[in-house]
Amino acid sequence: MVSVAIGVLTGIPIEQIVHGAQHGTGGMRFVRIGDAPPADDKPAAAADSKQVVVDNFSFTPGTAAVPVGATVTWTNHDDIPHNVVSPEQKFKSPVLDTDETFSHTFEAAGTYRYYCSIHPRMTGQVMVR
Ligand SMILES: [Cu+2]
Repeated sequence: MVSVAIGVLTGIPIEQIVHGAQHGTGGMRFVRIGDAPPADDKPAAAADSKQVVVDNFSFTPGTAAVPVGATVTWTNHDDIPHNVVSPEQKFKSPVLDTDETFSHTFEAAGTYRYYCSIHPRMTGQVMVR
């Protein structure tokens, strides 16, 4: 994904940098460069998609509220494998290694709880309205 060294980015317009979420080699952090205004040029699909980050043995946000038809994408930012499993068997990801992602589209309203079956204390939910 983003494997360019920071120094190489110097000549790139800020907009491009802002769109690329950087994370360090250790704890994963989103680095925001400058006070760029909210991007109006984001694809319209962004409104119907939601990112959930898996980091430090937790899902963030723990509760993701999305409209019907939205796609939720989980990204594992941990150095440890995790997965995303619906106890009601609505969805189940493969084991996600570092930086791997899993997406699921929610076609019906409801509250969808999920957890990591490797670490069952890791739980989260998606509220679809
Ligand atoms: Cu886990």
